[in-house]
Amino acid sequence: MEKADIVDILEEIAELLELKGENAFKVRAYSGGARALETLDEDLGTVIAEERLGDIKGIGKALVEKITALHETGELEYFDKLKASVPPGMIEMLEIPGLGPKKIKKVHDELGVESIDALAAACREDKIAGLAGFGQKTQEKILAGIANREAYAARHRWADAEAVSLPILEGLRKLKQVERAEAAGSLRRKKETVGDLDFLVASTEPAPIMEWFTTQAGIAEVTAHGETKSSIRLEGGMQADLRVVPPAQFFYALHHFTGSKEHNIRMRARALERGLSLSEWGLFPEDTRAGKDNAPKPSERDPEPIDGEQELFKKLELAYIPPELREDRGELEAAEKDKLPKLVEPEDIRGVFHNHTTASDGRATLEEMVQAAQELGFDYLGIADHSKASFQANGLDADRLLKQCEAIKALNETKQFKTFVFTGSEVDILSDGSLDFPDEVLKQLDCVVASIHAGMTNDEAAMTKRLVAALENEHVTMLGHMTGRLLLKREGYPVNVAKVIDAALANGKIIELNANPWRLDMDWRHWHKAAERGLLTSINPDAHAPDQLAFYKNGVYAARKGWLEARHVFNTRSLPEVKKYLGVK
Ligand code: DGT
Ligand code: CA
Ligand code: CA
Ligand code: ZN
Repeated sequence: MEKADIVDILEEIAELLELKGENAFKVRAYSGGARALETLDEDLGTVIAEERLGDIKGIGKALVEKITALHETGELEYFDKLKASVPPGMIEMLEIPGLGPKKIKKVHDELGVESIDALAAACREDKIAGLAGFGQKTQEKILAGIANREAYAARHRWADAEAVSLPILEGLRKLKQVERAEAAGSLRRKKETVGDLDFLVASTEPAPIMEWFTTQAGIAEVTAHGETKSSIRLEGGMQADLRVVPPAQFFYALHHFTGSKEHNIRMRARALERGLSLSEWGLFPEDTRAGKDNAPKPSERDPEPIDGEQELFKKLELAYIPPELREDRGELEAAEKDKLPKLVEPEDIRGVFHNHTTASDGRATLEEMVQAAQELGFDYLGIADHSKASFQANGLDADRLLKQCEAIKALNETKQFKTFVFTGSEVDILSDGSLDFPDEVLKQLDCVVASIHAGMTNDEAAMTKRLVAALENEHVTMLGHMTGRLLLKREGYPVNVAKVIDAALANGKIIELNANPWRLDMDWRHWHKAAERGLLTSINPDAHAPDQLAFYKNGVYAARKGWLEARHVFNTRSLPEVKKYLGVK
């Protein structure tokens, strides 16, 4: 078992022990051990083989045995037994924000609550507010948290939906009856969260395709099984629709089921203005619509064959609108005047900023990160480990940071890698808006990313003031994850986005588009206008491991939804241009 998975299990053990009311020392032995293991910057297998695990501060004798067992067998009886001894509903309750193990234990011990449903009922009956350490506000927060959790459960982060969709699409394309297969819907539009998957297939023989779709591996339930349309729920909870259409209808249907609904409504209205009727079945002269005289229904007519959506747009006198833009946010007007943006592409990205190493909470060393960046063909890589205020992430103090800078410069000089490395920091913006390093430290860095990681409960005015103050610091290069949101997990703190954009423009600063699939922050909806006003972004993976550098693609997709072109994205620039901007020789 890999180190990161072992860390997760140790953390889970600590939570389980706390749920059971074990003493604080025992709990801390596991949570502390998890942290110590996480920051270990040597190969775990080597440390175990050389029997040096016990020498690590924070890892005691009991943990040495457990970590070794997990590493070697991937199993731990102690963990399995512990988990079985706690009601699953109590473990689930940990997902509700503001409800830690101590509170869950209290609710359990005093009211016998063992499930989220029972907890919601206890809140509604006003039984929670009265418990010591709870109160009315906490009770309301718990209820809101439960409601959010239900709403969140119905949707999925885009990257997760994409991962589920790929093998299904591949499976469909392998069937000999399938002429074409595509995923449509919000997945194709690259929306940050996806409700369900919408597969579309062109074929004249739907039956065997339906059969494969409804019997493939990983299905929890078949919720509909028709001749040309089926729906399934997968084991992970995701739902998927499949429609099979005659090949002549395919691109009309693809356009229809890609949506959005709002975009479709505008397209249909535009067709009507031209005496045409647009539907999933095709584009027909209006007088042959269903129900008129004895004309055949559109679903039974053969539409004019087209070999791409381009032709459909052309028939409506529009330039081709990429799926990402189909949100009824001005795309028809722009397409009519041939003024659509030339959207940024993954291939335009030449390097990435805001990446972590084992110096703070990253899982790979500097060299491993640079190696991975080189393999992706990046010309440059910006390192930005946490600063000391982020102690939970092992943030660096000035001494450690400046030593890292020297190591980076030395590495660049060896020319060992083709990728140039920029020094930097993800410096914390403190509660008063000041930064976690003094100016004389910041000015020695190539690239300063300023982010908020603590004190997120202030009101909008206070949060906005902190962000604006950071943007006014002359040494800051860019603002990190503006709202701190974690999609489908945690709402961002309140921010007056317009004011923050104004401050970035006034001070000539970049605002990051954090490409971590959980974040995609600042949100794509703000980018179109902001970029028109001259705001520059940097698409940053915020990578904590080598494979996370690939997150940049998610950021590119979000940028495309925000109408961004390569010229709006700092890290599409060449290394000499970026060096010049950052004042690096
Ligand atoms: P989702 O699944 O909630 O993330 O969002 P979508 O956009 O994938 O929506 P979904 O799965 O309900 O339907 C797929 C597409 O089908 C949708 O984007 C547009 C089209 N569509 C569905 N229902 C309607 C409708 O009532 N009117 C129109 N014009 N189009 C619809
Ligand atoms: Ca959908
Ligand atoms: Ca659907
Ligand atoms: Zn951060």
